[in-house]
Amino acid sequence: MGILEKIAEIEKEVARTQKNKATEYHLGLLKAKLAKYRVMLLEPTGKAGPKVQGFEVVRSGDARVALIGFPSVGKSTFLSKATGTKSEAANYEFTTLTCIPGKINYNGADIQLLDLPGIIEGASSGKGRGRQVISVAKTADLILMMLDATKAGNQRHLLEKELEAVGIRINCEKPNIYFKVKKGGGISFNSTLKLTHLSEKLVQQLLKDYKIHNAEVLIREDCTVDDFIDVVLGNRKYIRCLYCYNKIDQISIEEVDKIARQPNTVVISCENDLNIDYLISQIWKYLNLIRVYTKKKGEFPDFEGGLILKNGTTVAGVCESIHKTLKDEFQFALVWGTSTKHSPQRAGLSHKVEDEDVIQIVKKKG
Ligand SMILES: Nc1nc2c(ncn2[C@@H]2O[C@H](COP(=O)(O)OP(=O)(O)OP(=O)(O)O)[C@@H](O)[C@H]2O)c(=O)[nH]1
Ligand SMILES: [Mg+2]
Repeated sequence: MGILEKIAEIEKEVARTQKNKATEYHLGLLKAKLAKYRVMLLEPTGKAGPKVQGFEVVRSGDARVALIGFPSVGKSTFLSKATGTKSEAANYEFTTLTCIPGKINYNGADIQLLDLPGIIEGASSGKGRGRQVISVAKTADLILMMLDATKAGNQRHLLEKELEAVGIRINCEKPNIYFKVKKGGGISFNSTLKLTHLSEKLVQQLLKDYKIHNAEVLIREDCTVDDFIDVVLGNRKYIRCLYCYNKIDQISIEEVDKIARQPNTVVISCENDLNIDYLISQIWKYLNLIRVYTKKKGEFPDFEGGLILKNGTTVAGVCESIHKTLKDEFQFALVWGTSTKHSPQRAGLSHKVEDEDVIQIVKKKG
């Protein structure tokens, strides 16, 4: 029996099994098996495994956004509009056959936008170019899920399922679980709160299934079996996703209003140039980037340049992004802006900088 058949069989069993307290344990084990096979499917390690021909595009700029969606929803039209890079658009499905990069300049940041072929249900298990497309999505800092506002049905959910199948977790945080494989000592299990989905016995069993006999487990939130498996497998990517409904020129204002109220959602029309700028500002927001400025002693800050950094970056990170060895010469920093109580304020390497801060690095003498 091939892996795909095995997966189908377990999925059937999961669907057949009633979800209740008595079956939770059994379901947990089935899910662990499923996850194991899916990994085998996605990451063939042996030489015999099918080689997936990717269409990797060199990463460039400060962040990467991947356009994911069904065919003909307007991904290429949007890329052309937002970046000025031409990507062929047409009124038939699967117009785009490869990965086409464009660049958005916003707030001083270069954002790489990737136009990709449309995907269909079953993409994650190898239908069409789905696998390749989804593996590009995995490298993105943000997934821009493009949807067709004129199409009914839960397109979003179908696509989410495809992304999930390859280990992408959207709009959620990594579960608060400490997990470390050890050389010996068996399984040490602890939790800081009462667990309603997991038990020590189930964790032992799950780990045995993955042939892990020595490990330290500390659970700090009431997580599900799936959360736990995610952490054990460790190859999950937690990526933010912005849902974008295009073609609102084709639907009524009431319908637009209803869609726009959903969380993490923006509505646009490429055809009528509606809301495109707002979408780009939301992309920036969802990327969670900040811009800080550096200044030399006695000079004005360099408001033209500016460094684009991840939100949460420390002064150490600022140093690293300026020069490899700057951190070694670092004495202290002077920081002006919202991250300080008064300006300027002396700050050490661990100080977190904020958007629009100005930073002067003072080096050690000698
Ligand atoms: N009415 C309307 N049509 C649009 C809009 N945006 C794009 N289209 C049309 O939708 C069709 C598909 O657009 P594409 O940009 O090729 O779609 P795609 O998602 O890149 O499609 P694939 O490459 O096949 O996956 C084209 O005929 C576009 O002109 C819009 O805002 N409103
Ligand atoms: Mg296209």
